[in-house]
Amino acid sequence: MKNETLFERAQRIIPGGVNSPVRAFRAVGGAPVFFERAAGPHLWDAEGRRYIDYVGSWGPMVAGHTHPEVVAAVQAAAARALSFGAPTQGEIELAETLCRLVPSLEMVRLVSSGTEATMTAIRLARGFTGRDVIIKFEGCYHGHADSLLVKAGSGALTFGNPSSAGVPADTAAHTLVLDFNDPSKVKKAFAEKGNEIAGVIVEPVAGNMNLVLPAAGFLETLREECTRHGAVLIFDEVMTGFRVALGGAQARFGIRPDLTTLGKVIGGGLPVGAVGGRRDIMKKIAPLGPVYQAGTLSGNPVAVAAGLATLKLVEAPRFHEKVEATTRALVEGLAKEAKSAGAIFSAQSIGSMFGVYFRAAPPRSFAEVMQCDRDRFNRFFHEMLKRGVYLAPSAYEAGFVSAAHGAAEIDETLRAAREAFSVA
Ligand code: KE4
Repeated sequence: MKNETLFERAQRIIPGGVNSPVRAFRAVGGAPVFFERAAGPHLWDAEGRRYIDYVGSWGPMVAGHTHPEVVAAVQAAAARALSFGAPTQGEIELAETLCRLVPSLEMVRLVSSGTEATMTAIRLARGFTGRDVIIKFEGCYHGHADSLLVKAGSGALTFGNPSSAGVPADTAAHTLVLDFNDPSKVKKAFAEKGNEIAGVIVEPVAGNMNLVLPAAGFLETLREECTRHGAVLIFDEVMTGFRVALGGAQARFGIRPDLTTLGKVIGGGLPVGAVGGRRDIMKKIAPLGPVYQAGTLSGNPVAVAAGLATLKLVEAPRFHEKVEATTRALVEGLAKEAKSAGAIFSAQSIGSMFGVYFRAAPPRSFAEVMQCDRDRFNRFFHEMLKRGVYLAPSAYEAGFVSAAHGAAEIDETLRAAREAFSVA
């Protein structure tokens, strides 16, 4: 009952009762769960019910919730200062850590969200090249900057239309939306408009249309075409960074982007984003160069402390190997339970990210994602929720496992799934 009363109260004063749309459960139906406490792999809601968490705050909690070393670092930083609005040593240490761990980073600017990071990367690509056109891919989400709230135009290579009210048509007109994993469309776009294209932004592993892996050759084509035409290749690793590998998707797939955007894990749950990459491009940012960018709380000392403590944990020997093995055990177990229940289902994982699909095989494109049985997922979601397992409240989101998840949590999840598959 308390969740419902909190939701009614929230809706009176906050649009939709939430501060970010996906939290409202509109995709899956029902009232959202209001949480009060978290520890390791677990969440507790306002009614004291415990859940195994596979959202992890949409990615940041890769070391598990309220890790003692992260909490201690935050407490110590907060006791010294909450914010200066002036440079601190911690920001240098975080920038140095990111440049050490992410292969293509030569310089980095800290911001306070993934949206700020991608908005800055787009402006940088345009400022560096003097061109206006940006290519993105249908199903990829890069935050809510105007240029990125764009859906595909009517024809394959016609410029985009706004996907949100409030985005001017002539802003969207500079964005070309292509099909993820379709190299032929990318080559055609560059052949026709190469000298107008400022940059390409891509989730190197898509996690915002559910999990979709890059097809062989797709990322390589983006790299080749951007190099050939002098366009900036932007890997949006806000979600994949420190999730698909220590160095992100760029390390796992061996592709060197010109700019990378980061977020989520690098703040350990507190607001940190980052944009970084080639020094010659990054030197265009104010106050060094003509591309303006700023932020009152950029590099906030408390958030930076949480990020540094989290990255220290992530760098521990075998961290990724262990969490990847746990994630693989989860998806293999789910597929086995689905098969026993005769459900048309598939699942896959990469690093500590996973996707579950009510479709016979994992989708390889946005069109194939749309073939998944969303209603079946929604029933499954609620059956799992009833059994204390918190999946992402949308069929179009990836799931996340943390280093705090162990065999006990996987076994409990699979027991819940066995029942959920039979009734959902
Ligand atoms: P934020 O502005 O929400 O920190 O980051 C935007 C963003 C940018 N790039 C990628 C690849 C992202 O996944 C995101 C944000 N991801 C969503 C999850 N689908 C955040 C959840 C939400 O919107 O509430």
